[in-house]
Amino acid sequence: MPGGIDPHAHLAMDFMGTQTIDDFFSGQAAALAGGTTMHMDFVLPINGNLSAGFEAYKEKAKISCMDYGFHMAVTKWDDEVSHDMEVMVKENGINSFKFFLAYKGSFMVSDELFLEGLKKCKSLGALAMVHAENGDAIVEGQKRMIELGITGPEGHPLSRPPVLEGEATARAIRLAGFVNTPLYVVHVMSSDAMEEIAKARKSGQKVIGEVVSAGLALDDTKVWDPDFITAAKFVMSPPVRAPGHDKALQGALSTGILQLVATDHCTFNSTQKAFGIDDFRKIPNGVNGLEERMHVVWDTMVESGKISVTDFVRVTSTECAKIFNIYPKKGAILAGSDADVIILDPKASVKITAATHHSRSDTNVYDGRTGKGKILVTIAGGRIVWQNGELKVTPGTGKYIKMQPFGYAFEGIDRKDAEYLKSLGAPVKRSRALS
Ligand code: DUC
Ligand code: ZN
Ligand code: ZN
Repeated sequence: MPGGIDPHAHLAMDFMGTQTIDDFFSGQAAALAGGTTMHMDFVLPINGNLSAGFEAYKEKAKISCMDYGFHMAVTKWDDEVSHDMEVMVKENGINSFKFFLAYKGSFMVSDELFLEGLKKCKSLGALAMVHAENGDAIVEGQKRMIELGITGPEGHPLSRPPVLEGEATARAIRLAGFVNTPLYVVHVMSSDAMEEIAKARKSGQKVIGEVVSAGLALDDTKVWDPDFITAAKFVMSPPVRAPGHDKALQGALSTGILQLVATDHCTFNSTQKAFGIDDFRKIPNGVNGLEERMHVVWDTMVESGKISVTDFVRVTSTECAKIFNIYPKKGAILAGSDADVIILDPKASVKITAATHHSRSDTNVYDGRTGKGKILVTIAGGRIVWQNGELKVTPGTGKYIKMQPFGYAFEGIDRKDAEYLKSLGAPVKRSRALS
């Protein structure tokens, strides 16, 4: 089948006072061992500056051993940011911008900024993406936990419950509907958020829902573990949820309410996780996934009979290539496509352990998990990079894949707005004379 494409990972990201333990080489090597042959990362601006962020990520990615593409986060708003968005789309191969409704004090944007961003995305024909949790309410929830003396990892999910994800998802969807531009919701972790997406899609709104492997396969029970690191390694945002949400997300993926599976791979080792030993707010957020995603999706979705093999290829590869406009170069085995091909043995078992995985992290949220669906061979760009349990990867061989601009794909949307208003009779012709 075609190599997996992970639409959402963070490599060499400066975050919460530290940097992710996996860089563009180690994270991608792990991905290749797990049957993923391309990932998309999120360029973070530097002090709000997009161009500076882009230059920094180009440097970080020079050691790539796998093809990759970029989304870009927008964290402040001024004329320069607005102009840089245009440069990113027209010259630098970026066609998607992410807005954080959480992480107050760092990445979080106001509704006002989010609206500016949505309008700009629409005018550029770029796809708006959203991290949907209510950042103001999270700060309130965290304060509550600390006041109650809850300083451990269990305070993390308790302080940011599903209702805050549901609220932000609903708000983001409605604002995108108001601007009339498509929206991509990253890492849907709760049935609350998923149901908002289901409702919007049913009404015909262009909303894309991404689920992550952790959301499909994990729940929050381990966050209550008395061992700090065992608990802290599960801290990610939005949080892994109480049992039940995982099953609801699996169901939504199988019925097409959610369209594709990412990882949000964002790894820290136990020393880094221990930054939050006295205060869960300081635990760097993030879990494993790049190496595990293909196997975990196979095991939870195909082996269990919830989706077909064809659907597996769609949710792990093809859909991502189509959404970000690089199909059929990626996401397919066709004449002219890149030679990114994997062989998966459906019946062979996999045991995931932190001791044997290829990530640099010393922890793994799936540690000890066994299941079906083993990646036997990974061919990336025509080269065998994974076979017989051996990786053959070289830094610098991964290519930057420029996302094709959507061009005027969204143009019709504007015309429809104007036509619709005209059909209502606006603007109304009025006499200026006072009678
Ligand atoms: N969530 C995480 O868990 N890590 C990176 C950023 C994010 O939104
Ligand atoms: Zn996020
Ligand atoms: Zn993320």
